[in-house]
Amino acid sequence: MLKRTCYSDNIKDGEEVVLAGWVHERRDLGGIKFILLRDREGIAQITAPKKKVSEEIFKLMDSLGREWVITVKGNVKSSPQAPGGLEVIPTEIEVISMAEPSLPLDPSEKVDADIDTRLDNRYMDIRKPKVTAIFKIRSEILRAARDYLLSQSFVEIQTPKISASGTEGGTELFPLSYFEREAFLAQSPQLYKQTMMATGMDRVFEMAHYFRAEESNTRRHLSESDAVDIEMSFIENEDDVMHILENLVSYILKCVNENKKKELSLLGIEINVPPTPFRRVKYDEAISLLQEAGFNVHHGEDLGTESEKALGNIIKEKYGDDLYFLTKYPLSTKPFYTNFDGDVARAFDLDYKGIEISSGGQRIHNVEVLKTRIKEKGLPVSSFEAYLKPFRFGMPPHGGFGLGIDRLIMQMLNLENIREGVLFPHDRRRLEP
Ligand code: AMO
Repeated sequence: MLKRTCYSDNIKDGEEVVLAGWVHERRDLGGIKFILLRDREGIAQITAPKKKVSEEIFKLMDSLGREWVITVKGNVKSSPQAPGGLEVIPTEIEVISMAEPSLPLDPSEKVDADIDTRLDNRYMDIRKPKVTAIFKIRSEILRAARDYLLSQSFVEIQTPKISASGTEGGTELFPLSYFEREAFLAQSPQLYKQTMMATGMDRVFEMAHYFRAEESNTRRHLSESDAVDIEMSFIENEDDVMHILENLVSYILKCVNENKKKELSLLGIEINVPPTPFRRVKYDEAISLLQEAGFNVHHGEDLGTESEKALGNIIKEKYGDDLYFLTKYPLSTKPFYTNFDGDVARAFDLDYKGIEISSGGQRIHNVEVLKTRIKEKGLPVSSFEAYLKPFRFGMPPHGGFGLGIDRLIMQMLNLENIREGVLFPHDRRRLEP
């Protein structure tokens, strides 16, 4: 096999190159034949004028089918009509792999496909340059997140994904049989990352994977999702945690803007990097704003999808903000580990264009208070013994957050459905691919 020398976006006039990729399109004008060769970085035009290429190559150009994998050796020439102003005159073409003629979807995006067809044939859907762009941006989001947290003295950790108990409330658990016992797929690293605060590691983060048995099929919930989770010690209150989160999100947006210009322009997206600190909207104010706008919401309830979305529009209109914190939630709406003042939780959500992308807060570090809260939530204290023990032997005040990566990319790129930003999304209906 010919060895690739460069990607299609890196060819220069006068060079001899070897490109490797898929046959995106073919055109035949009689005396001249064209192939658009697509690789990860773009599309190059392969031009075969009858007079300038061998008879063998001229013939071969006819037999290539759409989505065949080929390598092409040739000479780069400037050509104002070609994409990028350059074309390659082939001297050698190798067929590496053929494709059946009836394609399950059209990677050249001339024919639209619904989301189910796209996901059923995800390997081919991702060949579309716009879809590839989403996953290059996703990679940059994770790179930037890691970069920022390491710069703030966080240590990267990994915690078990098989867990003895739930963390985020009793429902939404995937049970599994674990030898003689029952176990669950981890809903989040919550209990482990808190345990890490008793080890003296002080500031930790995990590129986490959440498993949640979400009953309903919504455009923003998956059974498996990714998040950046952090936990940090010696905080005064939840504001110390919010400070890290707003700077992290702002840094991610800035990096994507600077380092993924080609992909953003392909997707037609402009990212607005908001100034920090982000706006803080108290839960009470959010409820009043929604009631004034005619929504039937009541104090004490968590915000539903519709009211969250409406609040996003109200805040955008009133203050011009895409990203804002919701603070001072009623304690009853938050998990057992959340610290509190009276009946107000020391917890927050971060919303982006009307969808929650992160939640977090200060945790309870007093073991007796923690036991009381577990009981008040109707959970069995006995299942939390391993979690509670470290709290008895020196636990500093601490807090953290989970930032949903799938939700972040969905809102950043204005994707209709969370599934578009996930390679192989799994939900109640979909387990394959
Ligand atoms: P929470 O349950 O709010 O908090 O999750 C944190 C963030 O993770 C994302 N997320 C999801 N994304 C897609 N599909 C899902 N099913 C799903 N579930 C959650 C959301 C959400 O804001 N332990 C706490 C975090 C903490 O306090 O540190 C937790 O898991 O973007």
